[in-house]
Amino acid sequence: MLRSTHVSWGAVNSTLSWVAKVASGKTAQVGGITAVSAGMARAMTMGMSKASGQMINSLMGSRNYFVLAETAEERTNQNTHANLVRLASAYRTCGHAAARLDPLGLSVVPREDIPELDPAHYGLEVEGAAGEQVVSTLGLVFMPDGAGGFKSEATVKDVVAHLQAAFTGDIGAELHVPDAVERRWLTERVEAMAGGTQPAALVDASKRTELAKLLVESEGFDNFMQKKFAFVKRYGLEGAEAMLVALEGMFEASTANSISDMTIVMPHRGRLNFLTGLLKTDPALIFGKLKGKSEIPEGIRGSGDVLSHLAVSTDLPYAGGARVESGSELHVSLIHNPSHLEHANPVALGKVRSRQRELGPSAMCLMLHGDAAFAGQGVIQESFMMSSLPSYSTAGTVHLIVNNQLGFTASHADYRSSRYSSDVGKVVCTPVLHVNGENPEAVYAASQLAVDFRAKFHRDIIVDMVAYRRRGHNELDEPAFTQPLMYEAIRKRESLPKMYSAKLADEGVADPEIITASAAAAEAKLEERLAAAESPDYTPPANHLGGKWAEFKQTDDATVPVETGVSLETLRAIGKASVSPRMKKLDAGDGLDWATAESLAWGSLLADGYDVRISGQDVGRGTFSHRHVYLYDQGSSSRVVPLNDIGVDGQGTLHIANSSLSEMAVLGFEYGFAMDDPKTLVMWEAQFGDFANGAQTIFDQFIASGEQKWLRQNGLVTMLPHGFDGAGPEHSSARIERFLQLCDGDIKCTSKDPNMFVINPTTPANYFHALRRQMVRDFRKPLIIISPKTLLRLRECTSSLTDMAEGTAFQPVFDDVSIEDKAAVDRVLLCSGKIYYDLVKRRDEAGLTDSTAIIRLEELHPFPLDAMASILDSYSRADNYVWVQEEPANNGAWRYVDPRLRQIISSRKHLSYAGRPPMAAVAVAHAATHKAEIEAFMSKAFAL
Ligand SMILES: Cc1ncc(C[n+]2csc(CCOP(=O)(O)OP(=O)(O)O)c2C)c(N)n1
Ligand SMILES: [Mg+2]
Repeated sequence: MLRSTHVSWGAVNSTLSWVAKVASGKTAQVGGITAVSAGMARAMTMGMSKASGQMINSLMGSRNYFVLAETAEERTNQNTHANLVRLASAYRTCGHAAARLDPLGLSVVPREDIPELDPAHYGLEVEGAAGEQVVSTLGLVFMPDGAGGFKSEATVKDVVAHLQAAFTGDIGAELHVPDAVERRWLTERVEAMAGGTQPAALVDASKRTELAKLLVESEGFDNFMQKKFAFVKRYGLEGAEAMLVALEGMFEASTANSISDMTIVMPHRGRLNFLTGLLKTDPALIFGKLKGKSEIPEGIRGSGDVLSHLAVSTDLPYAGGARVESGSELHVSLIHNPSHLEHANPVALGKVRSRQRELGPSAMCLMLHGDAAFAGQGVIQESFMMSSLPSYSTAGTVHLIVNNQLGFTASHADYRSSRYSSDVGKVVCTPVLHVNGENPEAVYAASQLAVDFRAKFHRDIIVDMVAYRRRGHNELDEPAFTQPLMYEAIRKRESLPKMYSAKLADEGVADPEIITASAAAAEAKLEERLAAAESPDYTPPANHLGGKWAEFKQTDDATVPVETGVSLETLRAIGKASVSPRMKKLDAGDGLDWATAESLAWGSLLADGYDVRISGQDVGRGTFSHRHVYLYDQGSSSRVVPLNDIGVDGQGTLHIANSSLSEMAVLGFEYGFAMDDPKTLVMWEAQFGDFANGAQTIFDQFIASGEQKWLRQNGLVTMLPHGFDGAGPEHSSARIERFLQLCDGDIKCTSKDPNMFVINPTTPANYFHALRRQMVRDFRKPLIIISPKTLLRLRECTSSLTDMAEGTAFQPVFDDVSIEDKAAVDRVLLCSGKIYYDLVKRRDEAGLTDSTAIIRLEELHPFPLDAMASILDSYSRADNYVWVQEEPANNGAWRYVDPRLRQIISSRKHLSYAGRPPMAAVAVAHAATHKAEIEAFMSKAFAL
């Protein structure tokens, strides 16, 4: 195995090891902000090579690139052999187009068809005496010398043959990397692999035998499943078994690079092979499910997920760069995912980011992709675009595309416009290694190279393993309906496991009996585990609430109030880390606005040792310029976060994560972060609530249903600015109705274990309590906050310090404290959110302060039935109840609260609706109509 490099990059290495340190998170926190993440530090790395290089682009933000000057000797040699340089350059840039990537041979382009790859194109003669001329290879090519280094000279003919092997063999490299240091490193390593044309030089004999066993076992598993469960969709790996070889190579290379913690996200294809093969998951778990049993142990509430979404967290037997008999230096967790291809990717990234706070770059993300999904799903682009951002970088992801050249039944001509499925990675200049999936040594070596690259440069890299799919999209499908020629070729093709075993036997590398014996043993184990799964005694293992989650539990009653108040002394101390206008109000103890309450909630949690992460577009400032949780030195542009210095030993860290302009990937990322760490208050704020539907998949498949399906609790807070202030059809509605529809509470409100909380708080203090409540409970639930816009600065919408003091808590319903004589009330208005303040104003104007009460529903889900009932009961003479909302009747909370309120309000009394009529667009864009609508529903509400 060639791992050494031609030249010493000592300076670069030492800089990069520093990058490794700062990318780890906490050490990098300057005033609470991760000042230097991998992405930013990379730019600094580039800065350090400035002396020897030339900056070629200064318009790329923090990601500048430099051309590293070659040594004078290299340049002289390049000038002497300018035509060879041109040829080498052509192979390096377009050799991949002629590489033998497709095992089926259907889409291989002959080298002769690409003029740039013909030496004659540059006036080079390869045959005869000219070809025998010996040249210095310095600065030209990197030809392995067989001893871990590179040859210093070679004949022209050999140089050409080397280029042809390296770039048009079984590996096609796309090294479109602007950074010269990376490009050179990659070039050396790629050329050292010689395109997989000399397999024995890449992988030693005993390892080749191990690889053969892996392949054969995978085939054995698929055959076993086909025999025992012929009518199950298992998304087998037949045709792409080398996926396991790639993963084996990656696991080994990880431990060679001190990567100890790997989060893996993958789709359906070959997942069961991976689980039962490399991940050593008990096959009984799979068989049990197929026999109708649950993967969730008895006594634990949860409904489970389909077979191809099973997840596992385990220690694997790899250490020091190799597979070992015992001991482990590698922990992996294959995370849960929904069917929505690629959408779990940012979740995995968020999880890795959280882990990197302790582990640094030794926590790594590995993503597997299908070729069609990788090309088609927008979340891929969003994730790439986050890869170097200060608050989202994870020091590089290794991507493995299991490219079976089909997506469902579609061929690439139908499913992608780009040449390669991997082309989307080019948005951040991700290097790509395309590799023929029938060359296990090439797959193994390319996979190791990928991990080495990520470990060294902390950037993403893609391995695109080209293979095929022996059966249909699932095992019940007939693929030849739509791909007749491809399937004719597949039918004629011997399987890779068989071909490879035979090849090793022919070469005298492996004893075929050893491979057969290993396959037989694997099959015997499958039989035994099938019998075990069929036994009535079989119980699936518990795999939830472990590690950091050990002190948390499935709650029996999430509606029990929790005291979240904080002593006045502490609140005042935290308030000192604030801007002066806020400090004055804190001293007065009154008139505290939304942003102040937020700061106090965060500060008090930080004081208790929790971390806080707030993420979203421009969140540090806040969409409405209200937050200003960090302060910029107007002279130097440097920034400080006062809350990170509140003078409490061991305080937590507030991380302000200004995000890219993405909803889907960023929200997924934060879900992943919160999934990893129950002790960090993770919040995502949409710029306006309506943009949240760009992340609908994350809400539906993860936030709303993740705990029920996977038993994974999650305390993520989502803030959705909402409110009808005449802004028109956009920016008015966070679509409260949709979130309520995702809630699992029944109308009678019997369930005490809601899937998530949805609140619409109307006071800063209630917001304060809601945030604190997220952390002080012994369980975690997602929280959706319908958050305000105009209330941020409304004078009436303030709280006093005593509202947050010890003994106080979140209020799910606010009674009307202005009513002195409840018996005098004949009309009760019920509402949620900012309309409350408008109603109070109207009531005052109409002189109805004695006869009309206004009740605020602060918590929509779980619906506080008992609290609401006791408040409504207290208005004994009221017989008119009106739900008032500013949203149209088909939006807002009306349809959700209606059946619930009716249970409380006796049938003899009247419950009616006052709000906008149903509408398709959520709001009108004409000020006059907007006002007229308000007049209409206000009149109805007060019966004016
Ligand atoms: C977001 C999304 N859209 C559609 C589907 C339905 N679907 C399931 S698998 C599949 C084909 C995927 O092709 P590819 O990514 O190449 O993976 P392969 O099945 O070939 O391994 C499709 C369209 C899905 N699961 N997710
Ligand atoms: Mg595919």
